[in-house]
Amino acid sequence: MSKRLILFTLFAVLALAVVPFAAAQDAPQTYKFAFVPGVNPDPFYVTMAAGVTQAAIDLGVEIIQQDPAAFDPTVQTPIIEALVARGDIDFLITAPTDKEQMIPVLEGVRDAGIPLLTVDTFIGDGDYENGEVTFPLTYIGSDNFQGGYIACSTLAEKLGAGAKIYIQNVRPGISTTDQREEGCKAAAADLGLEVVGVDYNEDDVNTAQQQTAAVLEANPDIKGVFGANTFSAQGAGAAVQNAGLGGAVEVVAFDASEFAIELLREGTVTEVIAQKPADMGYMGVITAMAYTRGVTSMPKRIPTGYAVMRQDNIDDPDIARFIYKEQ
Ligand code: T6T
Repeated sequence: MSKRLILFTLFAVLALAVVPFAAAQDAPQTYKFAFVPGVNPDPFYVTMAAGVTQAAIDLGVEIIQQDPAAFDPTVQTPIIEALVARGDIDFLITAPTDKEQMIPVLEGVRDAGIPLLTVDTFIGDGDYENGEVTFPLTYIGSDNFQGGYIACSTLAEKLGAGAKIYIQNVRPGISTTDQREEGCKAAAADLGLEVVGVDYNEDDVNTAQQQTAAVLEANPDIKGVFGANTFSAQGAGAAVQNAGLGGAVEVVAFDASEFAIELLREGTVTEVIAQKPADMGYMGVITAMAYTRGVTSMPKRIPTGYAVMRQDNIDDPDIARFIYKEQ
């Protein structure tokens, strides 16, 4: 064999060895991210899903979305277990429906080698840096204590010290709504309101409405109501409206559903605290993508802020864009 032929053969062999490797490195890989919201239908998570979908389009990721039919850890747990069992999920983005009860199944996700982050809600005490649970990559969501504090400060501002208020909430054990209740009670203590009671509606609008109607009837001196999430606020608002108490009883609503905005425009609701679920979903996907691609600088907490809606700003496009989507 001539020297030239030997060299040519050597280069050819090397090229064959190197090209498939290089091709494999450069080949575009489509990642599969699972997204499990808290419940659907719920305009908050519908809006979050829109953010997830937009980021997936922008980044070319495949999303496997599985919706629990109720905001309940016993419904959400088997959905997540089934996703793990598929064996093809690269990342999990989820809103855990209970801060303690969802820990074991999410530990299972971690043990299966699937990284995860939580959006909207957290597990443990929410401090993924130094708290009781640190394995989720990050927690992306509102500062819910602050949100509850804002809500009940508004009631104090409207009603003055000494007024009695009532809280409609979902169920103890949910990180978001627990913190909203705590924030509201802290504002009430700081500003001199009396919280006469809290009812839990299991995320059911009819229950929220019936409970509020009964409480208002039995306690005509209640002058303010805080509805701590979409369905709590819708039920509370409807009860106040049906009793003809719009304006006489101030309602502050968490979550910007279309119905809450209708009640705001019509005067039954004084203030709507809108979260930014689309941004939570979008940030969830881009954070998961960055991590999957090897980015190591990751904050353990990404707060997303609020848009506080009132009659005098609801037509401002910079505020109105945070009204949730219904589908
Ligand atoms: O308020 C949101 C969410 O933040 C909470 O965790 C559960 O309820 C909602 O989805 C509203 O319906």
